[in-house]
Amino acid sequence: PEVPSARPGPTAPMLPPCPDSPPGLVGRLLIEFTSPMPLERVQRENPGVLMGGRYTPPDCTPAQTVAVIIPFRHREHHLRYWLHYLHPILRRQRLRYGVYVINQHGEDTFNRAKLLNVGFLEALKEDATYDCFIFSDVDLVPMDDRNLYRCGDQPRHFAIAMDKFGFRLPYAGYFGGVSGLSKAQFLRINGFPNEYWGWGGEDDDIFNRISLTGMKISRPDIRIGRYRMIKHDRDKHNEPNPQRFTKIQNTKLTMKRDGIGSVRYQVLEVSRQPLFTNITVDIGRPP
Ligand code: UDH
Ligand code: NGS
Repeated sequence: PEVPSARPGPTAPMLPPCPDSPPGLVGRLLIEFTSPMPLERVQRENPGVLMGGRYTPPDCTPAQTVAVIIPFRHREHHLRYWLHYLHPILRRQRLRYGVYVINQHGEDTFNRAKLLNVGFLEALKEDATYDCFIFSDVDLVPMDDRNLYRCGDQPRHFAIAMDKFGFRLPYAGYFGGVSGLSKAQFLRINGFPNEYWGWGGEDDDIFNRISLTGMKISRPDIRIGRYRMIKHDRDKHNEPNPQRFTKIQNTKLTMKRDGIGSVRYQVLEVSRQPLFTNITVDIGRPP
């Protein structure tokens, strides 16, 4: 008699691991920021994205769970382009991910790195399985979907060839724009500094933290790590920080006391939107 072949049982089917190189990537992408981008359109085009901006591939089991953290204030127009371009890319990359917009409450001086620390902690409160954190400015869109938003055995710098820098690194130690660290890598450097108020230097401090702990930055091929930045004027309340040059000289001393272990803030609202989770936070003001 014929022996019936093994079939998945009535419970959840076992999906194979997601492949290292996802099939169905398209490579170089056309990115432009001219046509208006209504949020309703972005929602319509991303029906597979669940409330709060969560996504899990339907056909395979990813090795990592990725939290994408965006520092934010008054950039709704940029966020709509970011969501429009990034959700389809991240989906094609077969990532299990969630998008967290960390919105600084009030009009005191902006603090990008502190918002990223908040994002790390708040994402983990939502889902303790996050093990990879991608930190992305809201105005940066990758021009190639082979630039995979995943973590590796070293901290990763993704935005290495931005249009505004002529598609090159502006300097060898540049770590700004879009970067990624595993949970373990992030904790190893005591997270990011909380004491850079205003523009500049915080990304250099993070670079120093990584070097000082003996890790090395990993980067994609220069032809793949290309980005378009949405052009904008300087924001209010994010003036260049005059202390930044002295601060980045002292990372070795400050990183022990200033970081994820010392971050103080108050969450004012967590709001699950169709394409992202919005976390409004009071992070205080410069001393
Ligand atoms: N950000 C906000 N709101 C702000 C300030 C910063 O959301 O008010 C976030 C946003 O994610 C942004 C990131 O922080 O992408 C980095 O800040 P930035 O865009 O100000 O930094 P960038 O170096 O620009 O891109 C600096 C001013 C450039 C002025 C150029 C005038 N031609
Ligand atoms: C460096 C800044 C970085 C900044 C980079 C690119 O000078 O924070 O320029 O800036 N470091 C210091 O100021 C110490 S950009 O051209 O994007 O405005 O990311």
